[in-house]
Amino acid sequence: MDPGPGGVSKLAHLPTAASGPTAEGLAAVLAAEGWVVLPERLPIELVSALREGFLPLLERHVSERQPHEGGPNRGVERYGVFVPFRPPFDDPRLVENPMVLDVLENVLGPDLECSYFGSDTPFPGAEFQPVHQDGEPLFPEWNAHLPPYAVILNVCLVDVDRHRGPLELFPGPGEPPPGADPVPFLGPAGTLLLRDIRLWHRGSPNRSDRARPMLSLLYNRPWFRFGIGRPTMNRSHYEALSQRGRTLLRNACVTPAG
Ligand SMILES: O=C(O)CCC(=O)C(=O)O
Repeated sequence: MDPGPGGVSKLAHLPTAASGPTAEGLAAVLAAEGWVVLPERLPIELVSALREGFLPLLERHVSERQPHEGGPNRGVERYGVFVPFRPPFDDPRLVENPMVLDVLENVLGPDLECSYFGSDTPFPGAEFQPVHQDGEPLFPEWNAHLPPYAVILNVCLVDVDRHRGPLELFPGPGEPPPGADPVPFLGPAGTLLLRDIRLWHRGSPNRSDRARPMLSLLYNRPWFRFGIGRPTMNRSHYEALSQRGRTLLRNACVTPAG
């Protein structure tokens, strides 16, 4: 097991079987602390294909978001871009990753679905974001921590170190007190992070000379609606999915092939 450099030391606290952490153990950490880094990374050749496929999407988005159109849409030098479910992004090793689904089924139940695919990219010059959650509490007036119902899978498309604008996480339920120390999500390209949609987090400054693209997929219990970016795919790509993929994407908007 290679937990990658820095920021993933939580793996050391996992209950381990002879072959490494179990899905149940990883799920328990995710449920208790709101995040967990998985012990295996995506194959490097898949990460390269995802990165090569993603960069033109990012470039197009950036060129369309000229200053007179509002410029970067997630803060200074920081862009959020939707990702289409088409090759190479519909690769089952990503969307139906067995290790991811094993952990998530323990946390979200067997009839989970995938209902969002996007990305976050801070460019050099990006600054701190305000600390925030990606989802509102289901019952804001009720001061209780409910079991998880929606979890984001983040995938680094490049190696991420302290200088390259890592996502920063504030473990545990509840808003972090002022001055709380976050945990940076660091690791080689292909590192997989699962984080509860309610986990407090922020983007951090990118002091390097290169962008830090990261994919975000949302998996949730079937009754939850995220409300933004319903997955869209054309019929030929939908029909190329496995049965498992179709079940995960059963609420996608499927457009005629073409
Ligand atoms: O990827 C990051 O650094 C953080 C992005 C984020 O949390 C957001 O834009 O809402």
